[in-house]
This record gives sequence, structure tokens and C-alpha cells, in this order.
Amino acid sequence: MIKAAAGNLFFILVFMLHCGNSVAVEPNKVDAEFLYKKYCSECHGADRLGAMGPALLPQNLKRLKEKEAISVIENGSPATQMPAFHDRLRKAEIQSLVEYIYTPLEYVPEWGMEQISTSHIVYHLPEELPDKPLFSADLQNLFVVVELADHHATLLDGDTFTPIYRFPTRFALHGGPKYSNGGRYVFFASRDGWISKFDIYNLKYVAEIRAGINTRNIAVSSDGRYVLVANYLPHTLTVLDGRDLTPLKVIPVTDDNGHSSRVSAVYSAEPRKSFIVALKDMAEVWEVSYSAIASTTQTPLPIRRIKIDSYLDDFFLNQNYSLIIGTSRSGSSQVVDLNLGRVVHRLDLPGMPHLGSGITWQYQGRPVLATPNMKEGMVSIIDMTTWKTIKRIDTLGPGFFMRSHENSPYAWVDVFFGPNRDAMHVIDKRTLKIVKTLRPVPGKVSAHIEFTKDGSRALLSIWDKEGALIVYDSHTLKELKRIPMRKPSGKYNVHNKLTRSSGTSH
Ligand code: DHE
Repeated sequence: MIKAAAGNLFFILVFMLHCGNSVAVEPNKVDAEFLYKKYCSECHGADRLGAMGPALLPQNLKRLKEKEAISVIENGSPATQMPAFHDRLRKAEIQSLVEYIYTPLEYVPEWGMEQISTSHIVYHLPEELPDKPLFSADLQNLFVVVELADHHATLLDGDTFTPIYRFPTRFALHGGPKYSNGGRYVFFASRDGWISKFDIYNLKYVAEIRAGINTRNIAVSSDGRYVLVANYLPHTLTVLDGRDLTPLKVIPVTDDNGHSSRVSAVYSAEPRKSFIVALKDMAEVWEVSYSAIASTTQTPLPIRRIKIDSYLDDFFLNQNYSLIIGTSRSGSSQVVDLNLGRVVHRLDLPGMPHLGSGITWQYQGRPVLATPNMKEGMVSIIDMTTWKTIKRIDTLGPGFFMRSHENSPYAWVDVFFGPNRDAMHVIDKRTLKIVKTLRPVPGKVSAHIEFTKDGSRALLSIWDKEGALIVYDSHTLKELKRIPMRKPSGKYNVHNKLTRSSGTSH
């Protein structure tokens, strides 16, 4: 059943009519518009509403001063796909581009309940499809691999490492797909706001909906009832029914003074039966409860607002979800106690720690948090009882993703940026020393590890159009298999995600 084909057409028409050529007239407009189309539109959208890159509108650039914007265009932005343009654009051209992106659009499409509902597509009602997989494999040891180069995903058997099924996805998926119902369903989010629910047993999409114009990520409640969508544009959270993605509610993200904020990310805190929401332009963390006790018919999904020191651009939740360890790009890092509802520690973390990729393990009888750094070549190891950094491990360059598994003595961290981005370090969790540096394909980025259910194998991505997944024995560190893939950005093991392994992202 396709409810919304007409709705989609309507959306495209509205976009074409209202966004295509209707930018407010400003000095330098002709040049800037031309330059924007040539250099920026592929990633940021022809209409500046965002695509692979974020929306470039004054309301989304509030925290970026115009001087900083010039530097980003000149030098690129660390930890993103934004390249440097100093060799292609003159200073005056960069200046005119900055003026252009800080000029409000004459028309920003509204994306509320009505537009979201119109985009809703239901392909199959979940109960119409058999509750039995069409293939045979250990269902807890499956991987979904996102292949960014041609916008596909591959379902991979985690015992034999053979692809079971490859299917198209929406454009530019971002963030980890989320599993529900013991791994039967997987949910994806694309940067342009499309949320898709896929039935792994039947190898079919169940439903899709465009929940935002520019989206960060999603979280699925542990009971599978709700999907919460974090948006950059508009400044909202969208609540969807986990069954068929019917939109239930759009929550405006505003403070007491009516100022609105982008949402950095949302996670489901299963032990608390709540969603934790980090905000990019407001010094607050929100906890949205989905427990039956907190939710009443009068107040479904009540929101608890916790004031904190500063914005959260990136954050990590500890294993029992009582603490948020968060950081802002300005360099301040803080520990927020969710039970006490306040900041309880400040951390000394230089550079740009990528806490979203942080992992924990026991080191000499105490829990430690390890985080790569997207600006500096180092991994910080933090004692989670004293909140002191006990070791900085030097790496060959800034990294993005870090991974381990309860059954593995090693933690793997990539070197995502710089001349050594083909390198992958393996750290011994017992000594906090790098014991091996792999270069599986010289000259090509190697990134993002994920372990099999039992932790015996580690899967590495070669981030290239003609890329691969490389399977390693996680104890001997010997290569076992290469599976060709098209820029496999991330891979997600059902068991490790559903059990919230301390070695992976949740
Ligand atoms: Fe991501 C996860 C934010 C750039 C690939 N990234 C996440 C998550 C957040 C985040 C909040 C956790 C969501 C989740 O899993 O539910 N990412 C950001 C940024 O703020 C940043 C630095 C700037 C931006 O452009 O948004 C950023 N991310 C990138 C990239 O440039 C990457 C490398 C390529 C891409 O696809 O855009 C990238 N991010 C990823 C991947 C994950 C991710 C593959 C999932 C990791 C996982 O294993 O869970």
C-alpha cells in the first residue's frame, strides 16, 4: 500500500517552486549563487537545505561566526567531509559565499505534522509478513553493512561472511541503524530526513517517512513502540510509531525564552526507559520518558529538562545510562548525572574528542573510557571513577571510530584523517599500548571496526568506492577474508547492538 506517492510529488514540486531560484537578492548574489552551485550544492543541497552536508541557513549557523565560516571554507572542517577550498577560491569569492549562506532564504519549507504525514509510505503492515526468516543463519550474528558509495545496505551472515541480501537505501544514511524486536527489524535514517523500517526476516521495507528536512539520527525505544528522530532542520524532535512509522508528535525544541536549537543526537537509554536528547544550541539535556508509568494519556512522553554547562556537540552514555559524558566543539567537556539532574564533573579533554565513538572496559580493576580524537592524533583513556585522564596514546593521526568487544583483549582505532589514513591501530587493553598497526590497503582509508557476536572476528572497512570488508581473527590479528563492498561506511552486529556491548556504539 503506498499512501504517499502523491505527497512525495507534492513535496518535490513545492521544493522546486519555492527553493530553486528564490534566494533573497543581496550584493555579490550572482557570483555567489554561481559559486554555490558549482562548489557547495552537491553536498549541501541546491536549495541550501542540506544533503550529505548540513543545511547552510542563518538559523543553522548561529554558533558559527562569519570569520569562522571563512576559515572552514578556506581550510575545510576537521571530522567532516568538508574539503579545503583555498586553492580553488579567491578570498573575495569565499567572502561572497559566506554572505550568501548567511542570507535568509525567502522561503524555508515548513516540515510539521502535515508534511511529515503526507510523506508516509506503508509498503507492508508488519503483521502481514511471516514471523520466520526467508534464509537460514544465526539471526543474532547478522550484520547490516551500510554502503555509502551507491546508497545500498548488505545483510551479511556473521558466521560465513557471505552476503545474504543487498538492497537500496535512501541517499546518504548517517549514524548507526537501530534494531528492534530481537533483531527482526532495522531502522535507518538519512541525512535528508528519511526514516526507513526494514524487515530482515522478509527482506522487505515495511514503511518509510520523511521526518525532517535535515536529520541527525534516530533512536528506537527498547519496547519497539517509538522511534525518536533528532533534527537539525526544523529544530524539532519527531516521534514515530515503531510499528509502521506513523507520525505521532512533533516536539519543538525551544528554551524558556523561545530560542530554538538543533538536536545533536538522541539515544535510547533502555534501563531508564527513556530517550536522552543532546542539544547543539541550548545548554540543556532532555530526557523523554517512554515508560508506561511516566507517560499518561494526558502527558505521553513527558520531557525532563536538565540544565548543563554548555552545548553538547558529541556525547557518550555510560553502561548503565546514569551518566552522560559530553563535549562541545569549544573544548569544554562535562559529566552529567542523569539521576541528580546536574553536572557533576568537568573533564580535561583537549582537541576534539569523539565521545560518540567512546568505549569502556575494566583496566586494573576500574572502569575506563577510551575516546579517539578528531583533531589530534591521540586516544585519551579516562578513569571513570576519578575522571582523570590516565593515559594519552599517540596515534598516527586524528581518528574517528574506536571499537572492542568483551571477549577481546584489543581495542581498534582508525586514523581517519591525514597522510596515514590507511592505518588502523590495535591497542592492548591490558597495557594501553599500541601492539600493531595494520595497513590493509595502502593509500585507502581503513576505518570502523565491528566484532562478531562472540568477539572472535573483527570486521574492518576499506572506505572506497571499490572498497571491501576485511575480516580479521581478533586474537591473532591475521586477515581471514576480503569481501568487496562499495564504501562500507559502517557495519552493525545484531547481538552487540541489542546487548549494548561495552565495546561498541549503542
Ligand atoms: Fe557521524 C554516527 C555526528 C560526520 C559517519 N555521527 C554518528 C552519530 C553522531 C554523529 C551524533 C551517532 C548517531 C547514531 O549512531 O545514532 N558525524 C557526526 C557529526 O557531528 C559529524 C562530525 C559532522 C557531520 O557532518 O554531521 C559527523 N559521520 C560524519 C562523517 O563525515 C562520516 C565519517 C561519513 C558520513 O556518513 O557522513 C560519519 N557517523 C558516521 C557513522 C556513524 C556515525 C558510520 C555510525 C557509527 C557507529 O558505528 O555507530
